[in-house]
Amino acid sequence: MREVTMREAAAMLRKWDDILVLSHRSPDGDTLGCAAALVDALLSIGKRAMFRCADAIPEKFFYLFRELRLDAFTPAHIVTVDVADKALLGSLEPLGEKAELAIDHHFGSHRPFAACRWVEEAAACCMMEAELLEEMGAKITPRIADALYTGLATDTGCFKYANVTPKAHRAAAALIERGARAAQINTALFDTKSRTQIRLESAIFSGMELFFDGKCAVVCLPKALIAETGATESDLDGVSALARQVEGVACGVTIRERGEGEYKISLRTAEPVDAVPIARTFGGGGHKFAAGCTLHGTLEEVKARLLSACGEAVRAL
Ligand SMILES: [Mn+2]
Repeated sequence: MREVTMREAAAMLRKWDDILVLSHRSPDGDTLGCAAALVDALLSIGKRAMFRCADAIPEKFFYLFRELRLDAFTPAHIVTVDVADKALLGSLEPLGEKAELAIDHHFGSHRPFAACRWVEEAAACCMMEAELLEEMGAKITPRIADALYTGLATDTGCFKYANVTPKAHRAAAALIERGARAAQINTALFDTKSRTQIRLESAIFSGMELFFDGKCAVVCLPKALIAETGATESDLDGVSALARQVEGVACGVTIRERGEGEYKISLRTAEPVDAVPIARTFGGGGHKFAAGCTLHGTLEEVKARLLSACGEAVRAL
């Protein structure tokens, strides 16, 4: 694996053709915004480009791809965007093994898999891409600005998270200057909930448990509860933020049943609790205030293991 700079990454993309762009599974606004913007930019400079993701695109992100004419061809080069680990490609993992370039902002937790990687510490992968596209000589059209703004807004929690820097705001400002529809995007993504989401959230808040003097909140999402509320993947988006929203909680844990005895864990923390070491204990990773892992066992076992790790992290507070 070779580390490359933004300039080298731009040069590679400029030289290549027939490029496949891959997003991570359970796609969010950042990985999809990156993919849509990159494909759009590649097409605009005369390349053939296509996009794939192991999971379906949530309906609220359809606008990113609506006007994009995606080609179908045998790819000559594969690029991943916002993918920290090839396992996050889901069923497309074999394609990840053939990737030549990984563009990612999970600095410190990115596990190399592509031949080359350009990894930086940035609020969103879309923020890196804004610079990359300029370097490639692609015009940031209003549609590309929308896509990049979507990723920036998504990964900053609508400019609320601790990863928001002056640079992130300047990047957002530059995208708005290029025509990004900030108000519409933010209203659709952060200020609109389906009725199913409201049902799900009310079930979550009534079942939430607090531990360690209220410093740790745990939410369990068994498959039966998800089925009962009729929640889809896109309704579940954002549920992992709820546990941490309770006043006094420094460590919010969401335990979602994925398969038989398999649980997807989302950790959301507040200063000074670092979520990464907790996730790492269980073979996961992520960012300081947002990390995740997968655990196996019964729900009670999984909860006990998590509580012991989280208890250690919040005990001194
Ligand atoms: Mn991201």
